[in-house]
Amino acid sequence: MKKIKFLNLGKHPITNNFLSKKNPKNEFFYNLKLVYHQETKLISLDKFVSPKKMFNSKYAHRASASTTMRKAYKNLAKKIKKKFNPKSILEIGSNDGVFIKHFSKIRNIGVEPCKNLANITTKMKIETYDKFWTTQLSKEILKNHGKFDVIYSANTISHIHNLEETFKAIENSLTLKGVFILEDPSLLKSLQKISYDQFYDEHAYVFSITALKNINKKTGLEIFNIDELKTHGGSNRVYFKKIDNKKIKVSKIVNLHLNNEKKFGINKLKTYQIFARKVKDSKKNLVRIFRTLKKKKNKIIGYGATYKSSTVLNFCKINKKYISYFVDTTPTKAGKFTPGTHIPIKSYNGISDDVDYAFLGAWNFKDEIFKKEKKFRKRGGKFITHVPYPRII
Ligand code: JHZ
Repeated sequence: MKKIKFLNLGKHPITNNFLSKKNPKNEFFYNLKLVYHQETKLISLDKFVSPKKMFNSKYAHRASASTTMRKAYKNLAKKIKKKFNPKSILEIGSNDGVFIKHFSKIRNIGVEPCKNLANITTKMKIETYDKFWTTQLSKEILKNHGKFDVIYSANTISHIHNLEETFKAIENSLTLKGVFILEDPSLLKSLQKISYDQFYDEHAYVFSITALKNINKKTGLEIFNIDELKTHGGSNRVYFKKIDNKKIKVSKIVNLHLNNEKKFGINKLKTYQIFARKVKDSKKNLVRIFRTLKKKKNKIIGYGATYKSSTVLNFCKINKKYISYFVDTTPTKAGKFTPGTHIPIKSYNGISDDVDYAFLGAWNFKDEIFKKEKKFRKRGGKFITHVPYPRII
C-alpha cells in the first residue's frame, strides 16, 4: 500500500512521559512525520511508536479531569440506553471509568492496557482486562462473557496500529443486533483548524469518515450514523452495525459527511500539502508572538499540559525560556515536567496575580476555561492560542 509523506514535525518525545526530573538522561525521541495512504485515504504517522512505551502503569491522562467530559459521557450513557437498550456493553480504552460506570445495571466490561487505570475501574467493581485489544483478547473475553450489544470506544481506536484486526475482532464480538460506537478527533476539523497537535505518538491515525469507510470494506462492519461533536476540538461519533443487519437503516448523514469530505479534498494529496504549508506558517507566527511578549518581559504560563501541546511545544521549540510553568488539574501531572521541553507543571490553584499571558494547551476546553478564569481576564490577563491561527485572545 503506497503512502506519501507530506509533513515532518521533527523530533518528539513520548507525550505521556511526564518527567520527574528537570533534566533527564536518555529521554526517548522519535521522528514525527505524517503520511497519506493513497489507497485508503488514511492519514497516519509514518512510523509508529511501540505501544508498551506509551501505555503503561504510569499513564497520566484521566478522562474525568474536565467537567465538560464528565457531563458528555453521562449524557451519552443515557442516550445509548434509550436508543439501543443494551443488555451488555464493552468499552475499549475504559480509562478511569468515566463512561462505563454508568452501566452498572448490565454486564459492563472494560479493556484498559494501562494498569494504573484498570485498577481504578476494577475497584469500582467493573471487570477490566488490563491488556491491549487484539484478536486473542477478544476471544478470551468472548469465552468468558459472550457477545456484546454495544461496544464503545472513545479516543482509543486511533491509538491502535493494526486497524483491520481491530475492527474484525470488534465485529466478531458483537451480537447480531449489536452496534459499535467509535469516537475520535475528526480529520476534517483538524485540517480546517490547522490543529496539527492532534498528531502525536499515541494518535497513530486521525480519521476521516472516508478512510473509516474504506478500511472497513473487508471487516463486516458498516457505518450507519454519525454525530458531530465539539469534544477534543471537533470529533466524530461513528456508529457501525454488521453489514448483514438490515433492520438498522443507514442514515443520510453518512453520505453528507462523505460528500463534505470529498468537497474539501480529503481524497487528494494536494490538500495535505497545503495543510503542511499552513502548519509551517502557524509555527512561525506562534513563535513570533512568544518572542515579542517575552521581549517586553511578560510572564507567560501554560494552561493545561495536554498531550496535544507536546506536539506544539516540541515542533515550535517553545521551552521554559518562554513558558515559566504549566498549571493542570490532573494530580498525576503535578510536580512533573513536560516531555521534551522540560517545563515544570504545577497543580492548578487559580492563575497567580503576576501572570500576564497563559498559553492554552487545552484549547479544546476554551469555553470551560474562560468561564473559570473571569478574574484573570478582568484584570487584563490574556490567553495565547494557536487554533485556528496563532493569536492573543
Ligand atoms: P485533553 C488526551 O490528550 C490523551 P490531551 C489521549 N491520547 C487522547 O486521545 C485525548 O486525551 C482524547 C487539563 N485541564 O482532554 C486537564 C486543566 O488543567 O485536552 C488535562 O490534563 N484545567 C488519551 O491531553 C488537560 O487539561 C481545565 O480547566 O490532549 C486536557 O487534556 C481543563 C478543562 C482541563 O487531552
